[in-house]
Amino acid sequence: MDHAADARRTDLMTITRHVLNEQPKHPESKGDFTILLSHIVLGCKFVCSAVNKVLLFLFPSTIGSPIAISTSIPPSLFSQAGLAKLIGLAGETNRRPFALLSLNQGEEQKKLDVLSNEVFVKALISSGRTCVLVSEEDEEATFVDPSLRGKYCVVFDPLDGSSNIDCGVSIGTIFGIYMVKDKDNVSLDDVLQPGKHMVAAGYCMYGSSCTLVLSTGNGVNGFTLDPSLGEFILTHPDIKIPKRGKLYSVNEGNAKNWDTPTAKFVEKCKFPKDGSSPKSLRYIGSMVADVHRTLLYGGIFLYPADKKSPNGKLRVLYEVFPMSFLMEQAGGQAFTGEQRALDLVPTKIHQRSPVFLGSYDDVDEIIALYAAEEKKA
Ligand code: FDP
Repeated sequence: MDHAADARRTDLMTITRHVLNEQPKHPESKGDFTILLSHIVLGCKFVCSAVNKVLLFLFPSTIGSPIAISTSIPPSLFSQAGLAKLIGLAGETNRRPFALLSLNQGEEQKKLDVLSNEVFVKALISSGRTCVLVSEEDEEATFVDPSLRGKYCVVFDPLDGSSNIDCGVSIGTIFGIYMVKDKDNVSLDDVLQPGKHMVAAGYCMYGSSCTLVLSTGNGVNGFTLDPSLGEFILTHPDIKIPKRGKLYSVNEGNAKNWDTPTAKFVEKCKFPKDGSSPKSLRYIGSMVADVHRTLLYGGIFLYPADKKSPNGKLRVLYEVFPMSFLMEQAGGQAFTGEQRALDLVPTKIHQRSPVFLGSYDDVDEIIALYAAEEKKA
């Protein structure tokens, strides 16, 4: 009998218990962060459930073959699936029906990413602990009404990797948390801060399981949603990324437009000249899933600049910073091609930046290649 495993099963470390245990390390803390986090967790549970409902419809079983999605689906099939009301798709002939979801009959149908955003914005405001919100979905920042204001600013992408929704590939929510300087005098400057000023960051991955990875600046921990309990349970304590990895992750379709250091790095991954084995390529195209694998297995994830997109694709505040924060907390590194990613000072809320993040030694190699290139110039 595995008593240790048994003990783990009966002594459940929920995410709330974990954060409460950390509280004494911050003597000034009054439980505000725990309350904020519980509202983020609620948002993640909602999105997880919504994503699963879409998937349940997309791949109704286990009992039958998946529904063909390339053609429009007759309403009768929705009824047959018994899910028409649940996911609000009856009569829908949109070419991307599966990204639409409404929970109540008669409610306007919404794209899953729009719905997820609404849920997060409302959950964060109602926590009474936030003052400025920046969401990937909203062009402008949201300034919380003074009567509901708290001391935290939250930057987030409610549903990252949304081009993967319709095929059931893992997607996720990414968030970063800053502390406001003066909650009676808030401005955009409270969120236009370098990533190293974040007090916490994390992501929730909606995949074969729902996993929330969190750092409050004291290491990285992973929690898996137990659907029967409705609780995130600590399953990956103190995550450390391997110092060097065997995987690299990049959209190689952009290779013709890469700069020299990126091209040299990827060439070296494939054709190492030092006798080491080539790295394997893994690319999902969903940042949360690609970063999650990189964090657990080691290696490097890169979304570099290229001639067409000189700032890369990924957004500084709610993609690059939270993921870089987690990587550093797990013992890895994150680099923009010019500097440590967390040192970057954004000037716009939806600013983009190239990023190279992952195992310490792998990121060191790309840093060296950029340094050599600069020397030549
Ligand atoms: P998506 O466009 O599907 O929303 O920034 C969003 C993102 O996905 C990331 O999750 C992902 O890493 C990246 O874009 C993928 O971009 P490419 O399709 O250019 O590879």
